[in-house]
Amino acid sequence: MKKAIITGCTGQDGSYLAEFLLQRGYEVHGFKRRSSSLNTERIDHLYRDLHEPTQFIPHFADLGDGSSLATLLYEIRPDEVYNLAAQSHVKVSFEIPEYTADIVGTGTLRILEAIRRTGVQCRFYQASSSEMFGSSPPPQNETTALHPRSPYACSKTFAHNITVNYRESYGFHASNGILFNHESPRRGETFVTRKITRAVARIKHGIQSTLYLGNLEARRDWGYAPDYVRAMWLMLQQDAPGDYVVGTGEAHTVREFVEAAFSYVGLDWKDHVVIDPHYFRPAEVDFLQADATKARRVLGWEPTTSFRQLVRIMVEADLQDIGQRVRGGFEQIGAGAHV
Ligand code: NAP
Ligand code: F7E
Repeated sequence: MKKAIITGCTGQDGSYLAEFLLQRGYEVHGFKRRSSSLNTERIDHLYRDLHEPTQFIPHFADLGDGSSLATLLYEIRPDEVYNLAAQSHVKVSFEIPEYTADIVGTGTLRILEAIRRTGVQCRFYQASSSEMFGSSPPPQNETTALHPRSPYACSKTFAHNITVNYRESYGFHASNGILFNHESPRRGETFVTRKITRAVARIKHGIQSTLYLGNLEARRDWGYAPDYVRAMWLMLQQDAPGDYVVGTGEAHTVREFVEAAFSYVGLDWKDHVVIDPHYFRPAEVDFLQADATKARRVLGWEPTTSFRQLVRIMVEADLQDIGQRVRGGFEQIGAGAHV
């Protein structure tokens, strides 16, 4: 049985990747950070009762704590390590830049050093990001110049480069997945797609009237998260490591996402959306559109879900979720309007 470590297993991608690997017979070791409130909602279904035999084993580990990362790595001796943990919010990274650099940048180095110093033979996946391209014009591929525009993107650029460096210096089987935006009903509520679909559901259920947003003109290449964790796994199944751009190749503005989500439930977005400068960033990434030719050719990777299907999946999931919460008396009027 193959063993994998997933850092950031409580996040959107970590939860889908854990499911994907468990379906393939892996023993999955999920690293989660300690939190004062429960942070395991996305993975609770994977380990109902820890006292029964399970192929999903959670561990406390923080990317700020190198010694515990090394100890766990040595004890588990995984075949594959997927580094997905991050302070992943771009706007928040302007407010906590030093922490973002420590977890996203140095945290990646801590894991690579743990692998090097313990001598554990494993393959390594680094969650790189299209944000690294920043102001480089689209379409972006593996040869496009990196021009990061936020502390988050600068930190991911360091993590990307140090992964390449350990591959070249020490012969690591280490790969960077340069993933473009990918979304799902499990997307964090403060990323723009989920913020929109959650607001649409709350407005439809009569418990919210206004949605405050920032820049509607930014263009993103939005795909469906379960497709993207398949690409991560494919990278580690190759004989040779490498770096791969992963995205749909289709870009839409935030405005188009808003229009599609509101019109899906028969609402006019102009009746509800208000622009709030609070959500503008000190520097914006205007246009991201993937050229994923290499991933298609080498990995045989294809996205399965169109932009319209993605909007539908997310709006329907939030309509159902908010509906249940309203009926159960859990969803409060006003809550969430300002996330
Ligand atoms: P996410 O939902 O924000 O998940 C991030 C995970 O990292 C969560 O499990 C979080 O724990 C954990 N984490 C945060 N700080 C930590 C720390 N100090 N120590 C240990 N764990 C920590 O992100 P995602 O959307 O799944 O993305 C997965 C990875 O891909 C991230 O590295 C992200 O930057 C990168 N990425 C994402 C996209 C995208 O469009 N989704 C695109 C390109 C790259 P909590 O649950 O406790 O917060
Ligand atoms: O913003 C604009 C905002 O926060 C998308 C992360 O997963 O993908 C994600 O980063 C766009 C930006 O994602 C609001 O200005 C307008 O142009 O959903 P987002 P992101 O910044 O693209 C990359 C690939 C990652 O690696 C990151 O980890 O939407 N926007 N109004 C807004 N954004 C937010 N969050 N909230 C608004 O109200």
